[in-house]
Amino acid sequence: MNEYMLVSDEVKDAVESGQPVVAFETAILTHGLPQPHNVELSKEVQAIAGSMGVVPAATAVIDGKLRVGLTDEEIEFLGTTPGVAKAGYRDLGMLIATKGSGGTTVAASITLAVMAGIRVFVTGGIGGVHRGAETTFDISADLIIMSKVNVATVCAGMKSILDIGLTMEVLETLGIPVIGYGTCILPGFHTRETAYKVPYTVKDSGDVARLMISKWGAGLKGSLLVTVPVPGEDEADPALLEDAIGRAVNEANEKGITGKDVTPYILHRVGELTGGATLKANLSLVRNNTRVGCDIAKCYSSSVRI
Ligand code: PSU
Ligand code: MN
Repeated sequence: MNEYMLVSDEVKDAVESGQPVVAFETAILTHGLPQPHNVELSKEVQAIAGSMGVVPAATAVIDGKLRVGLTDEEIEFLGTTPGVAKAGYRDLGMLIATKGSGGTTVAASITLAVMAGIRVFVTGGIGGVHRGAETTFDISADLIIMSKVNVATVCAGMKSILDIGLTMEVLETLGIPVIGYGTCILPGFHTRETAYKVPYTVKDSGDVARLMISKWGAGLKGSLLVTVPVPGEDEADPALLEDAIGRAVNEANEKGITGKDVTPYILHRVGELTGGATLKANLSLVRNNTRVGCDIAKCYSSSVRI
């Protein structure tokens, strides 16, 4: 930790005393979900964590400070203020220098989480290799940073708008184990299943905690990617979803959208084209991932103390 970083007292105390803590991203708040769902969901996940006896640690950059542990007022500020940046790993230094504010992506959030000593992180879906990346080279920094920091990332799969097969290949190359939580099929973010198998399956949070302790205890570096299927009643219709993604990706190409604007644009358009089905799935899967992430944090903190 350093002068550029501010960790809330609640998070600091919990980390120091070995209590369970879960980190949350905020790019989903600033760029991933429409208002007012963005602020409502972000506050709700904090409340879910609290009710499970886990300290929530939302990460962000606010007025040039790297922040871990946000108040409801700060969540509202990030979710309603126009011009707040989407803060990827590459943007952190510049936001500090210019005293800017940003919602942190998975890559940036896990960086801040480990700087604060947190080992479990919850998101909706990770970034990855985009469709057409063989010509655009659009590959999310989420993958590279996950290969470097020791944190368990809980998600519902990679975002459905990506090339799932290519993303699985890059995850393998980078040495990031993809773990199915109670499933041997890779979850599809907005849907419960993809056409891909996961290399590892675990049955519960205790299994994940043992994996974390074993891998990092042995001195091996990098994330574990825990993939949890979206609850069945809230998944999107796979055929409707595929059609919407195809159209949204084409539109993004035609409009010349590139770089960090690609993911928010496609997610937003897919939401419109599916008549809100992906929004419903997104809200549900984040809540569900939060519960699983909190369970893992509790198992992990009780195991490391022994
Ligand atoms: N998952 C969601 N909504 C989002 C994102 C993920 O349900 O908005 C964000 C995450 O913060 C992820 C980022 O890190 O999108 C990836 O963006 P890019 O593809 O530009 O790296
Ligand atoms: Mn990208």
